[in-house]
Amino acid sequence: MKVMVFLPLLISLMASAQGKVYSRCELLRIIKATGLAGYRGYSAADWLCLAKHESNYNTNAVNNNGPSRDYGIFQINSKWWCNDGKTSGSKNACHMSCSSLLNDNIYDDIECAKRVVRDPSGISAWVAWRKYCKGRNLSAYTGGC
Ligand SMILES: *[C@@H]1O[C@H](CO)[C@@H](O)[C@H](O)[C@H]1NC(C)=O
Ligand SMILES: [Ca+2]
Repeated sequence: MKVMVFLPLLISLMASAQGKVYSRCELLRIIKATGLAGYRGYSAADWLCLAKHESNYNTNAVNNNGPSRDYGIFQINSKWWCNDGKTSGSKNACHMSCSSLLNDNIYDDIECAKRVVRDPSGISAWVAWRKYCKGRNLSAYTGGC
């Protein structure tokens, strides 16, 4: 009986540790609340467009580039920013485990994204931003929320 009593608790704990797919408006709300909107001159729409094209707003997204991997809603790379234990010469400049970039809590991901754009290349570090967001009219990303 004890197992049955604790099962719902266990399931809810597991669910909170797993990833999730954010809605555009929920992500916008968090981007504003954390000060990522406007950080280093990049708008909320820039971040939404980036996340849309990098991960489709899915924190579970992982892409293997061969020597390194990209993790989470912002597809942050294990060569420079996080440690996944299998990337040789990783700098881990965000001082975090890459697995922390896959759960449903994106506050640490946002702190790492701020660190990434403090580097000289800024938001251009993200290929998807250069390809799909740079110089575009991004008003649709923030509209209707
Ligand atoms: C951007 O697109 C929106 C909606 O499609 C439009 O209303 C707005 O005028 C556009 N802005 C610019 C600067 O073109
Ligand atoms: Ca996280």
